[in-house]
Amino acid sequence: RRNDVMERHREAADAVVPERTSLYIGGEFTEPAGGETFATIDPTTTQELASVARGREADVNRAVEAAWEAFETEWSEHSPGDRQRILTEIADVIEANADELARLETLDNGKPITEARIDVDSAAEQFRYFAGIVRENGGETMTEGSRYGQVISEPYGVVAQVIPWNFPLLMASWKLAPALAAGNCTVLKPAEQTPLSALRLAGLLDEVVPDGVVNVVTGFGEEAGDPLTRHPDVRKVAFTGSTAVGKQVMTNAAENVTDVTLELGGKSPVVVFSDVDVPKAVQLITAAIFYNTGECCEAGSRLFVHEDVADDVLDGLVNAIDEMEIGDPLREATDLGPKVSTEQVDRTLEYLEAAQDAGGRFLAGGDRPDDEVLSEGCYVEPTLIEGLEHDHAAVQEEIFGPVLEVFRWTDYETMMELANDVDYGLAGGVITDDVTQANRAARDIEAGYIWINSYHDLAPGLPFGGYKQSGIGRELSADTLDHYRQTKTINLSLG
Ligand code: TXE
Repeated sequence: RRNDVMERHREAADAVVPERTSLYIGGEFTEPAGGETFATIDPTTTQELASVARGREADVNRAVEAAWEAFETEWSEHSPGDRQRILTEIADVIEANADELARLETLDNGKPITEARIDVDSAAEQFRYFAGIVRENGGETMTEGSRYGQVISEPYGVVAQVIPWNFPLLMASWKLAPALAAGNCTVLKPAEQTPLSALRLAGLLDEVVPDGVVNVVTGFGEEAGDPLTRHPDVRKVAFTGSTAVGKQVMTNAAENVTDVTLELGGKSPVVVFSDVDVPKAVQLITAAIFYNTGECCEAGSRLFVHEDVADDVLDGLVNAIDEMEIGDPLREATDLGPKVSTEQVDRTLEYLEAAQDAGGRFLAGGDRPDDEVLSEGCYVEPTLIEGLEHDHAAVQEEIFGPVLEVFRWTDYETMMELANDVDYGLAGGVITDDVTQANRAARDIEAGYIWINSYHDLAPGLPFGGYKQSGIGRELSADTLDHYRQTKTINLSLG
């Protein structure tokens, strides 16, 4: 069986993975100044997938320069209509290469191929959405006597964008689409674990976008992300990743008084009321935590289930976990793939050990799978933990794996106090058919995005972003354009 997996991955990699990659600067694939590389691995097999260019400060500087040149000589001359056409072409080219992009994503990240396809479709959708609104908002005017005021929006020029590894192509699209729509050039740094789909996207954009408008510098956070986010010629920094690094990025940006948008971690509650249809609740809770192997910033990772239905819901969850297909993410039937890296597996296991030491009981999972094939890859069992105090690190901190902590409740106020007793505030879920209860809970949860009777469903037009330490700013909506442009007032005296 292990040989089958290795063979399937080798074949897929031969078809879609370049052996060696370069940086993409000024419309050219180019070697890093230091000539160094690093390996990106396939988390299913833990074998090296490709050798990746290791960008550092000198490369970042070159990319920022190329971006400014593109902005000044060409991109700033493009009309919103041109940008609309180009964004639409990007969507088309993503869709035309969807199969390759999905396979690349599954190989590099480990996500099930069925989920990778959804990512690719959503990535194209991002560009279509921003193409659709790029011509809106022509500015405002105000006349008062002889004063004629115009309020217009201008792009920043060059922006820096640093993205994580959980949705590599999708996060690249969430960043690139609004930045380009608003008229900026950009330097994008993909996560070191998953650089391949962003590089492939750069290759596809090469035909569509003028040289230097999009630049991609691969490399490590400290070596490439840090100089990029503190670069004095960058006028806007957008980051998605951990809260710890988000704070560092904010500090970097502060050196140049640069505006930041941050989309950081989460520890989102899912609140289940006593009236629920148990099978439906089980299906929603399962999706909320196990989608993308729990590697979602919005994952519903703390379950608050009403005592009256708790036994039934938990039994249902244990059965659902039993029925999950854990395995090769290239197979259509797979529900849960590996985590992205061995570091991520170790990190999750440390939380599980600490949880057990503190008296947490595993209702399901709790370890790596005991299986000759899976134990070779970056797999962690889907896990349910009950019996932890709410102030335990495994409950307070983002585990970012297939791990759900369970709490039973009877008193609404006490439950809601706990639901809000975390530093994060990205998302939350409410499951009930009582519309009054649903609305009350949705308002009471301190978070930027609440799902009632669904989860993970994101639609362009509905802003996404966090309260508290989950971030600053909103993506996925018209508001996002404002994160990528600045306001200018022109006050003309006609007197
Ligand atoms: O994230 P990092 P890591 C959370 C999740 C996970 C934890 C650690 O809990 O377990 O973070 O993951 C770049 N200056 N999330 O260490 O380091 C880095 O190269 C500038 C939640 O992988 O935050 C990568 O491109 N950039 C999250 C990006 O930051 C730096 C998704 C994210 O990596 C940098 C990912 C620096 N000093 C992890 N250091 C979400 N919100 O979805 C690193 N980077």
